[in-house]
Amino acid sequence: KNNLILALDVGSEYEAINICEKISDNIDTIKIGYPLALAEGLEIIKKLKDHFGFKVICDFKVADIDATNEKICEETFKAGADAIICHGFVGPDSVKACLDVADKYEKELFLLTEMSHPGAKMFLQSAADEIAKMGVEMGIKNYVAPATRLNRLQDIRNIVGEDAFIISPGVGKQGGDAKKTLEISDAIIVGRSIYESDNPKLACEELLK
Ligand code: BMP
Repeated sequence: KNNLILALDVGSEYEAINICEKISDNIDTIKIGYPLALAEGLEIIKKLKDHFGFKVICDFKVADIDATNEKICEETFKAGADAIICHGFVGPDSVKACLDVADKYEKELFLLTEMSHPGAKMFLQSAADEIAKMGVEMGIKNYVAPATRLNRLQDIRNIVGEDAFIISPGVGKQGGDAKKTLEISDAIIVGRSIYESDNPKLACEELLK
C-alpha cells in the first residue's frame, strides 16, 4: 500500500492521462474532484481505472440533505469510484445516507472533518472535533484531516483512534510537510506539487522518500 495519493485536479482527460503516464509506477490511488469530473464527466473514473489500475477516491465533498446525498453517492459508485468523500458538518442523517450507499456497493466512505485552508479556521474548525466524534459513533473508519495544522490533525487522530485511516491534504503548495504529516496520518494527498512539476515522477519519488 502506497501512502501518497495524487489529487488529479487537471482540466482535461488529455492532461490527466499525460500526468498519469508519468507517475503510474509511483502511485496506486488517485483523488478526482470537481475540476476533472465536471470537465470530462464521470466516465473519466473508469477510463483511468482501466488504463492505469488505480483506485479512485471521488472528492465530491458531498454536503446535502440525506435523500440527495444518497443519489450523489449512487451515481458516483455506479460510475466505478472506490471511495467517496463527504462533509461531516451536514450532520448524521446526511452522512448516514452516504455510508449506507458505500456499504451497499462494498466501497469506502471518507468523512471530512476539517479543511486544510486558512478559511477553515473561521467556521469549520470549531465543529471538527464533534464531527470526528460523530464519525466514531457512526462506525466510520476513514477520515480526511489537514496536513497544514498538525496539532489539529493530532486532535482528530486522538478522537478517531489508531485504527482509523486518515488521509491528509495540504502537503506542498499549502505548506504542509510530508514526513511530519505521515507521523500522524496514514496517507498524504498531493496535487499541484506533482502535476505542476516539470518532473512529476521525480516529485513523487521525493515525496515518497
Ligand atoms: P494541492 O496539493 O494542490 O494543494 O491539492 C490538495 C487537494 O486536496 C485538492 O484536490 C483539494 O481540493 C483537496 N483538499 C484540500 O486541499 N483540503 C481539504 O481540507 C480537503 C480537500 O479535499
